[in-house]
Amino acid sequence: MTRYGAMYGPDITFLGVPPCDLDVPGEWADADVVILGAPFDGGTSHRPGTRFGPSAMRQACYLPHDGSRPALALRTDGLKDLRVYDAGDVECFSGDIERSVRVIEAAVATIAGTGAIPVVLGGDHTIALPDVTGVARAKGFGRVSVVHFDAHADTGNSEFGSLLGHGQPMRRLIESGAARGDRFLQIGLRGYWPGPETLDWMAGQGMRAYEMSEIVSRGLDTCLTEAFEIAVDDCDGVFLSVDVDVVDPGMAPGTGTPEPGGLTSRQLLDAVRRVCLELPVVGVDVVEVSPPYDHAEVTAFLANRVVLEALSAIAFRRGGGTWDPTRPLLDGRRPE
Ligand SMILES: [Mn+2]
Repeated sequence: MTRYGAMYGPDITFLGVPPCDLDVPGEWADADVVILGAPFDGGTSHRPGTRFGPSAMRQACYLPHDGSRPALALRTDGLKDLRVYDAGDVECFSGDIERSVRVIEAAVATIAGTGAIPVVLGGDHTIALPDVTGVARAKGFGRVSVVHFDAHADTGNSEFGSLLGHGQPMRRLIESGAARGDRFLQIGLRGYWPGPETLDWMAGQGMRAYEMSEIVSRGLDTCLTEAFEIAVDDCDGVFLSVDVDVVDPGMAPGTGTPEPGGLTSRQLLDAVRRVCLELPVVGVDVVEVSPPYDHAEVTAFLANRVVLEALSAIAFRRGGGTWDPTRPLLDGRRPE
């Protein structure tokens, strides 16, 4: 795969981190993280447009594109403390879902095979299939737990006669053995899909799904703590998959299948931070950002910060120590 740059729009990297070509391993041999665009929206069941997601997520920021972002809360710089490269976009032809899935999987497996963490910018959620499979090829099938933030379970069997699409990736992952149903944690589900047959199938796989009513009743942190215990039991790594539609459409309107009543953007950022502080994350994707439906780049800005929150927390975890959220940023006392 030759470096494509951004498939839609100018060849920019995520907030100015160095570019790399996956076909030239010497360029990124020291990488801790490789960002990859997967501008595929051919698996969409309703409103498309996520092919423009990677480009939007790379640039949605009011600060200079200087490859540095010091996190106020964690006091790490996810783009500097980690060696982060951007490999550009995988060439995705929207009319050929099988080829797109194949080339994304190969690119992700190439990154994960070196021990670096792939961070994949979608694209619709179809890409979770090649993203998690690519990581599983490196870490072992069934050895990577999945923590999945989404309004939707994405465990459909077929849609419009296709086994591939953005409503089915989690089913395919469990069927292939790439991921274990009983190490699959879904957070933020709500609304009116899927139906009872699919829920029965999910129950049969031992899946744990936190519907919004449970999250509201028990508290997000309680649910996360419980989910994390399941995720780290007999596994070698965790894949974090974030569908931006887990956030309420009022705070993330630029998406294809909006479902009212979701998390706040603050809750998602805190949850992503906790996942990456407390769990051994080996892969990340952020999906379903559809810029044509966005307003004032609200959703793109949020998705950009989801990536930064993950990288800042991964950097903190590598540095060791425990983060105390009650510690003041500045406590009002001058240094001695
Ligand atoms: Mn979704």
